[in-house]
Amino acid sequence: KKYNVAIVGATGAVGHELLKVLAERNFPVGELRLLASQRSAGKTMEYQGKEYTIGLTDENAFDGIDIALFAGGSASTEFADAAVKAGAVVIDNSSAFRLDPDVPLVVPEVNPEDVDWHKGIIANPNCSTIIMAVALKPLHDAARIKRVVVSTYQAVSGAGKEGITELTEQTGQVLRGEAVDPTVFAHPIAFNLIPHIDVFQEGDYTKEEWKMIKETRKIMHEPDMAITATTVRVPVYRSHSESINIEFDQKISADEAKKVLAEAPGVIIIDDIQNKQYPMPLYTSDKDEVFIGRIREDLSIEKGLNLWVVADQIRKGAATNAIQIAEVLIQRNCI
Ligand code: 2RA
Repeated sequence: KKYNVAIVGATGAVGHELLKVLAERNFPVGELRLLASQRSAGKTMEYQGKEYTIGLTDENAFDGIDIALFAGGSASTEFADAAVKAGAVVIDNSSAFRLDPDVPLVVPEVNPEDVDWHKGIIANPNCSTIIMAVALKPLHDAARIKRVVVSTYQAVSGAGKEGITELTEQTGQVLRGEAVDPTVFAHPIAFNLIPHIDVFQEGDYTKEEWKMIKETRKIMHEPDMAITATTVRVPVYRSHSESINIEFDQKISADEAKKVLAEAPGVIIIDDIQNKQYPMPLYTSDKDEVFIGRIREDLSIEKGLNLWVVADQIRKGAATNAIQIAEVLIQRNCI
């Protein structure tokens, strides 16, 4: 069976990656409809050697569509309902519906069963949240997580194509001794770190930090899990990195943790310190897995671990996860 697929926001960083991942995974695409805002409608994009003209996203754009992949942004609040009314299942990469109790929030390696109760919309979690959840779930099953302390090192492409351009231009400007004029980020990102992603909210946490806390609790079905986060933008093009410290209810040794993670779905361990092997963003991009290394016991507490986790946030943190959700929908007969 084939499925008619629409991509809303096809021209952005996530839209491009959705197309790539659909093709790579040989997703059973019937009709493909690429949609965008007025700015991009009429342009063309290629999929499997064929050229597609981008249509305008509006209420009438979803007739006959089975799966509508929303890449993110304001189109979701504006048009997700129209897509559902037209009979499509929406897989939404924006933050609009993630914490809605009527909307499943799914990472296929963690809570695939949650697609079963969808009412038309399934939310794709925030990128840094997905990456962390894939690492936490198998360890939680093994030893019960009590508390998580995470610090992120997030690539500029998390802010879209414009983030990449800003880093490239500023790097050149700094090297030439010219002044820089930040527009995407609040401060210069070249040769800098910015401990501020998205807007500041309650408790002086940023929205990105709250996403990591609240979304992880929902995905893991642990509404009271203690999680604290600091999210930082770094001058890296692609792949988010996370330093994760975990306190457990039960003791789990580093060796046991390595065994558990080695068997976990979607995880690749790179952890050979003798040979200086650990995950790094330069080498995890364009990959679908979550890479984990520096797995070691937290020597300051009795039952704790430290992990270094890296993954391509446009792939596993967005496009790949969304298409995996579509695959789970099909496998579980939920479409
Ligand atoms: C970022 N989490 O990296 C965002 C993208 N969704 O800015």
